[in-house]
Amino acid sequence: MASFGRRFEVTLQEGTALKCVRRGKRTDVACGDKVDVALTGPGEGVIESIHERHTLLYRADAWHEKLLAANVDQVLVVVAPEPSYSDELLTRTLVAADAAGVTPMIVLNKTDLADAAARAKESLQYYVELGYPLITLSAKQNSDALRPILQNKISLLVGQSGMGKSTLINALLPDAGARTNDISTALDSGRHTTTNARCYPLNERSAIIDSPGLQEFGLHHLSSNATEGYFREFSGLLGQCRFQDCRHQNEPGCALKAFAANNPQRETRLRYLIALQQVDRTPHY
Ligand SMILES: Nc1nc2c(ncn2[C@@H]2O[C@H](COP(=O)(O)OP(=O)(O)OP(=O)(O)O)[C@@H](O)[C@H]2O)c(=O)[nH]1
Ligand SMILES: [Mg+2]
Ligand SMILES: [Zn+2]
Repeated sequence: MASFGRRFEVTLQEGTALKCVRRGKRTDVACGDKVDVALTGPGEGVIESIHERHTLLYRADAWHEKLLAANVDQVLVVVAPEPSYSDELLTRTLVAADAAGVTPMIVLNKTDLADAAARAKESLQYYVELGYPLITLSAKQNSDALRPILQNKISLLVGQSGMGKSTLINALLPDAGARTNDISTALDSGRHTTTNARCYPLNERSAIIDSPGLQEFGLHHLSSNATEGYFREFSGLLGQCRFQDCRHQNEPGCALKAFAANNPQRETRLRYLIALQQVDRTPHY
């Protein structure tokens, strides 16, 4: 139900909540995992094994892997006009979701900030055309647009700090009491209010997982060939460049570069694709 680095909260089938550690101090458990525990004391246990997962979302740089959540059916990437969201981080999160076999969607929050939200919505049309569903709402006013989408699914909320993920959880579940940050917007930067992933059951078959704000989304675990395939506008062009090992930079006869030419949003996305192919040795997952 919740992961705090090496400590976990596990709810037993009959409802009892346990504080747990992982046997051997391993860090291979994610929020959303189904596990076997051995009781070690009143309200305490140790996680002995992890059941097979149907999905696993994680990010990675050259040295570290960080598990985001296990067994989720869909990822809701939350963006907002304020603080401004990173388009590149959005792209990387969508790539990671597609690569993990999890359905990605975009939630544009804070539509009450009308002018800025309208501009954000306009630039997100690019993603809508690529087939990513876009839900627009104001968690402060009305989150009902999300309810039908959450039915019978395990959903993960991800995104930068300050986008309003926890506010959205509280709007959907008035008893959730997720901590939110009400003072950080002055600097146009979020402040990492949520520090751990937590699963909130909505009903018998639906749950939503809140997660800490992301600044980076390393995809070191994916080969550059794999990441290319998840740029939906370019995937159909792969293999059509003149050179088989084209890096889509300055090579003549590059099919991707030709397709992106004179279209600023495509050019930007091509830059993100190229950035992902450059083996990155700086630790910043
Ligand atoms: N105007 C407006 N502000 C909102 C809305 N939703 C959230 N906020 C504000 O945005 C700020 C950040 O909200 P949080 O819910 O803490 O953001 P978060 O995404 O959970 O951030 P982290 O936990 O740090 O990742 C708070 O000041 C919220 O009150 C909204 O719909 N409209
Ligand atoms: Mg939060
Ligand atoms: Zn090329």
